[in-house]
Amino acid sequence: MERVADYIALEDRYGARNYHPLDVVLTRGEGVWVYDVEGNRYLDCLSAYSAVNHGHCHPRLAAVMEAQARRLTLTSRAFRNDKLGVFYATLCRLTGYPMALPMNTGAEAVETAIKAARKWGALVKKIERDQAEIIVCAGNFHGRTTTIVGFSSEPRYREGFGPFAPGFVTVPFGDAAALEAAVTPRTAAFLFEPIQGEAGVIVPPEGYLRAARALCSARNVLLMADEIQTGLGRTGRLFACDHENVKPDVCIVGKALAGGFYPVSAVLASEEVLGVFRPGEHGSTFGGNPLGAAVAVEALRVMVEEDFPGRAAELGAYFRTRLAAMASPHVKAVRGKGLLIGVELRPEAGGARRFCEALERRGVLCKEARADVIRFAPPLVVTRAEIDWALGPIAEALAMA
Ligand code: IF1
Repeated sequence: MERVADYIALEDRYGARNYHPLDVVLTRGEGVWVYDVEGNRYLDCLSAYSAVNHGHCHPRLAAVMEAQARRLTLTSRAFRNDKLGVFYATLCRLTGYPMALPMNTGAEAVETAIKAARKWGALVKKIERDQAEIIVCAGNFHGRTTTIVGFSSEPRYREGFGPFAPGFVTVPFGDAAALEAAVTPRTAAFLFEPIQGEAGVIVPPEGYLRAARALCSARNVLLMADEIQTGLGRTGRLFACDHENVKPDVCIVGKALAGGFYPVSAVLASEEVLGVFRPGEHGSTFGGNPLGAAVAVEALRVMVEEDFPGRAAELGAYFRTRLAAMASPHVKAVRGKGLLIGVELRPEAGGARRFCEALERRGVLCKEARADVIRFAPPLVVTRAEIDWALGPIAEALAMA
C-alpha cells in the first residue's frame, strides 16, 4: 500500500498546481463519509461543492450507471439515443420549463445561456447584432472559461487570461436599484447566483429576487439564474429562487444533476429562448449522452423520493442554529439557506484555512468559501445524528486559540 506522501509526491511531480488541496488522500466514499488511504474516516462537509448532494456512491445511481455503462455510453448527437428524451421529459416536468439544452460542465451550461441570451437579444429583442449586454454581479462565480472569468471580479480568476469578451456590465449583488440603473435598451439578460457560493455564501436581501424578476419582466430582459450550486434541493427548496417564488426565464443546472457520478448540466428555458439555436449552431461531444442522461434521470428521482429539499430545509436550520449557539469568539456570522452554510470568521481569527485543517484533523472535511468563510455543505442525505457527530469536532476547532 502506498503512503500518503507517495500519492502526494506523484500529484506534485506530474500535476499542474492549479489547486492547493488539503493533504488528505481519499480512496472510498459512502453516504456522507469518505475514507483516506490510511483508513481514517471523514464526514464530507463540502460535497464536491454541492455536486455530491446524493452522498458518495449512492447505490441506486451506481446500479444505473453500471448497467448503462455496459449497454451504451456515448453516441454523439449525430444520432439519437433512448435515454435523452426521457432525461428531457423528467427534467422539464420536474422543473416546469418547456425545454432543455444538455451540456456537461456548469461552465458549458453558463456559456450556452450567454450565447442563447445574446442571440435572443438580436433575433427577438431586436438589439443591434453583436451589441447585446449581459448584466452580472460583483462577486460572481460562474465557471472558469475565459468568457466567464472575463466578467469575474476576483483578480485570481482573471489575471493573465485576457483579452476578454466585451458585453458584460457589473452591478453590486443584492442592490435592486443598481440593477435597474444598469439596464439599457441593449440589455439582453441579467445573470446571477440566487446565493453567491464562492463569494462566501452571500444571501441577498429578502425581496431582491422578486425585484429582479419584476424589473426584467418590465424591461424585456432575460432573468437567468445560475442554480448550478444552489439548485436541486441544496438550499431547502428545489431551486433557491423558489424561496421568493421567482421563476427565472433561464435556469442553469449542473453539479448534482447526475448525483456526482457524471458531469451533466443543462439550460432550462422556453422555446422563445432555446429556439434561437438552429441545428449545428451549438453542441458538444458528450452533451446529452445516454450514460449521463440515465444517471441524471435516476438522480432526479432519488432527489424527489428522498425529499432532498425538505431534508436540507429541516437539517440546515438545525445545523445553522447549533453553529450559531457555539458562540465561538472567532465567528462573526453564520449564514446560508438549507444545507448551504457559511461561517464568517472575524479578521483576527487568522483565516478559514487553518480551521479547515483543524477540522480535517478531527474528521470533518470543509473548504473555505473566501479567505474568511468556512463553507459547511454536507450531502443532502446527511442525518441529524451525523450532524450531531460533526458538531463535536466543529466546536473544538472553533474553540481553538
Ligand atoms: C473550481 C468555486 C464553488 C458554480 C456556479 C458555475 C460553476 C460553479 C455557481 C461552474 C462551479 C466549482 C468549480 C470549482 C470549485 C467550485 C466553486 F470555488 F470555484 F467557486 F462551488 F463555489 N456556477 N463551482 O459554483 O461549474 O464548470 O465547475 O462544472 O473551479 O475550482 P463547473
